[in-house]
This record gives sequence, C-alpha cells and structure tokens, in this order.
Amino acid sequence: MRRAPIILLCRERPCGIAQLAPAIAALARFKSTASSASSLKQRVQELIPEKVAEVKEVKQKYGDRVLGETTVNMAYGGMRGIKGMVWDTSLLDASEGIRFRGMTIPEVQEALPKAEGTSEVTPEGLYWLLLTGEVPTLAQAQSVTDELNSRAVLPSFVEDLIDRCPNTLHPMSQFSIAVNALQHESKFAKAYQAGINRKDYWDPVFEDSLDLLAKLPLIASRIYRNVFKDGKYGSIDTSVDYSQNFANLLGFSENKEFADLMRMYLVIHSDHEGGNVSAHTTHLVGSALSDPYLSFAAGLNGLAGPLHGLANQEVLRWILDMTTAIGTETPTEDQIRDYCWKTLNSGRVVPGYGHAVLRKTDPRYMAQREFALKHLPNDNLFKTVSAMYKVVPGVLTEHGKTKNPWPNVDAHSGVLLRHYGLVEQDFYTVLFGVSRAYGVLAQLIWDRALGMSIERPKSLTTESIRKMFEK
Ligand code: CMX
Repeated sequence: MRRAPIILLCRERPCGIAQLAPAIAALARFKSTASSASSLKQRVQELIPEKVAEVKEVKQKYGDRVLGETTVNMAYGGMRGIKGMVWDTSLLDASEGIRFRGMTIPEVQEALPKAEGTSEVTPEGLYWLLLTGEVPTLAQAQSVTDELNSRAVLPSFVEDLIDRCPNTLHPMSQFSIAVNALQHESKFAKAYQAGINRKDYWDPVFEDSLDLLAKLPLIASRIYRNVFKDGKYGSIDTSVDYSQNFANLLGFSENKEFADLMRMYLVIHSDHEGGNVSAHTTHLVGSALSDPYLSFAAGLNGLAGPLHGLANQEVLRWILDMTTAIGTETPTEDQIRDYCWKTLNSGRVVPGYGHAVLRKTDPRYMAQREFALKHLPNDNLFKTVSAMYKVVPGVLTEHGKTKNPWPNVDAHSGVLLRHYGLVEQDFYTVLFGVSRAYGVLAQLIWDRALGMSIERPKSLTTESIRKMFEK
C-alpha cells in the first residue's frame, strides 16, 4: 500500500482551482468505480428477500411468545435488560463480549482481509460483514474502500459551518452540527418527498449511509485541525484505505502504526448491539423515517455523554490528573488505590470501568491492550493503565455498588492515541463517533429493508404503577 503525502490547503486561502480539485477528482473517480462499487449494494439487494422472509416466518411462528418480563425496577432503572428491540448486526454477551454477525473480535481480526502492507483488518471489510453477514474477500473489502473514497467530498457550506464554530465549542458539538447540516444532501429525504415506495426505502438509505461514512473523516479532521492545529486540511488519496486517509487528514501520515491503530480502533468501536445510547438513538430517530444524517447526528449527541462515549476523554483526563496529583507518571498500585477511593468518596465514577451489560473485561479493552503490548510496551502511561487493571476492579468490588468492576472499551483508547501524539482528549469521542457510524448505519439500512415500525414503547406514571399493584 502506498502512503499518501499530506497536501495541506490553508483555510484562509481564497477559493480557487486548488480547492475545487478534490471535488473534480472525486467526480471522475465516482464514474470509474461505479461498477465495482455497486457490489456491496448488489449483495444487500440479493439478501433482502430472504431476510424479509425469515423475519416474516419468525413473526408467524413466535409472534405471540414472551421475550422476557419487565419489572418496576427495570422501568425506573433505564430499561436495563428489557428485550424490546431487534438488532441484527451484532449481539452482546455479558461474559464473552461483542460478536459482530456471530464473530468475536479475535475471530474478526483473524478472518477479515487485511489491506496490503498492513497488520490490521479494515472497517471497510467489517462494514461488508455487518451488512451481509459474510466475510468479504480482499477485492470486496477494496470495493468498499473505492466506493468510500469516491464519495469523500464535503459541500462547501458544511466546511464553512465547521470553520465558523468557535474553538471553544466541544468537538462533539461541532461534529453533530456538521452531520445535521449534511442532511441537505440526503437522498432518502429527497426520495421520500418524491413519493418513493416503502419497499425501496433501503436503497437511498444505503446511499446516504455510504455518503455519510465517506465524509466523516473529512468532517472529523477539519474539526481537529481547526481546534487543535493550524487550520490546514489534507485531501483524500484514492490509492489508500479509509484509515490511512483518516490518519493523513488528521496530520499523522508519517507514522504507519497510527494508521494501523485507526484500523483497529474503527473496527472495535463500530457496533455494540442495539441498546446502548448511541445505537438506540440512531435506530429510534430513524424509525420516524428521519434520514440517516438526522438519525446518526442524534446518536452522536448521545455518544457525547460522559457515561457513554465521552468516557474516553474522561479516562485520560482522570489518569493525567492522578499522575499530576501524585507527581509521577508511574504511580504505585497503592497510590492508584488511594486515588480511586478519593474519586469514589467524592461521589464521582471511576471512568472506563463498569458496564450496563458486560460482566467481564471488555474484549475491546483486551484488543487495545494487545495492540499496546505489541507496539508500546514501555510507554509509561500504558504501564499505569496496566497497573489500574490490577487495582481498580478490587476497589470497585470493595465499594460494592457497580455490578461490573472490570474495564470497558474507554479505559484504554486514550493512552494509545496519546502515545502517537494525538494528545487532545476532547477530540477522542469524535473518533468513537466515526467508528460507531459503521455499526448503526449498517443496522439502519436493515431497519428500512425489513420495514421496521416507528418506535413507540409504553410509558407509565408513578401513580399508574402504584394503582396497578395496589388494586
Ligand atoms: N465508578 C463508580 N461507580 C460506578 C461505576 C464506576 N466506574 N460503575 C457503576 N457505578 C455505580 C453506578 O453509578 C450505580 O450507582 P447508583 O446505584 O448510586 O446509581 C451503581 O454502581 C450500579 O451501576 P451498574 O448497574 O453497575 O451500572 P449501570 O448500568 O447503571 O451503568 C455505566 C453503567 C457504564 C454507566 C457505569 O458503569 C459507569 O458510570 N461507568 C463509568 C463511566 C464509563 O466508563 N462509561 C463508558 C461505558 C462504555 C461506553 O458506553 O462507552
């Protein structure tokens, strides 16, 4: 794989041919890749009749069976564990962790094709798996890469919107604004206005989803370079994959390992079944036939909460605060234990630990730990993260509240990013958001293909619950 030199265009430069060049090139590429690009769409189209038939059969056979009970505590407790949604792209087991279309993370890392010269599988290959349930060939994964590269161009008004955001506006808010604004381009919204048959909804949703995925690195990197760097932007290189392009755009083109980190990161954060806040929100908003841009932007707003995706920035901040307070980058286990208790005793959570479903160490944590052991075993902060892994579960168990004292995905990502120079914690959740798009948009296509209904669960009042049982 050829590595791309980053081409930087100054944001202050007046609009000229240089700024139009990527758009012109993208148009030309779109024509040349149109046939190979359609193969993922073709495969989805082939699968739809059998999946529709399967859902019909399941509903006919088991439609009136009970999935589980709902207790009063569940209704008050964030609907935890209520089985009330279908999400086909992935399933989470409390002990084993996530399976993407039936495959664990190590199985995905083993089975999916790797781009030439890289040691990690790609999110493009994963997208094929999530959408079809089939492991793609290298050529099929490459066709997704080509497709995404051909669509990677931002409307200038979206660029302007991002550029006008104050640097003090959190990157996740800027991200959400930009994705909402891209709604202007929605093929689904236009098709709906034109009276599209509901059987065909999935088609423009598929198109919007690929367009959106393709544009996310441009949005994310523009925010990064505006807020934290020099306001100079790279451009897409059609000869490299999504993650290398993303690394280049962010300004990390020199380090091959960083692109591999992006590949691993984008794959493992993509999907975590349907009940988590970002996935459920995307699915819920999409159920009203809001287009993929509006649906995903809503999901991003949920991801930006500190109990969900924002925990990744909180983790690194917590670790750095601890090392500053203690005065060393490598605190002892006793010092970490004391600092954890200080956090808990002040009524705060230890970020990166605990999970609503998992009851063991998150395999996404382990995948990142493996990466660190391979690439940065002597990094001081990695040593601290490892020491925390030994100490924090014991402290949380002794504290006696959390049902799961083990680390989740967010406990590890910041240290890896920081090692390669991406030190700006407030940007971390944007990376999570780019990855999460792969999972939630794949499911959104199936939501429309399977004719999923508008969501409308029943709510109750405290008074009505009381009456229900006092009768
Ligand atoms: N530190 C301190 N207390 C914790 C805790 C932690 N890491 N994890 C859970 N608890 C507490 C809860 O706040 C809750 O307290 P109350 O009973 O006073 O409300 C109690 O333990 C029971 O919670 P739980 O049933 O074990 O966990 P929940 O399903 O309610 O919450 C989660 C799950 C992730 C929000 C929680 O573990 C947490 O706040 N963790 C820290 C933040 C974090 O890492 N979030 C990222 C999760 C992964 C992701 O979505 O990206």
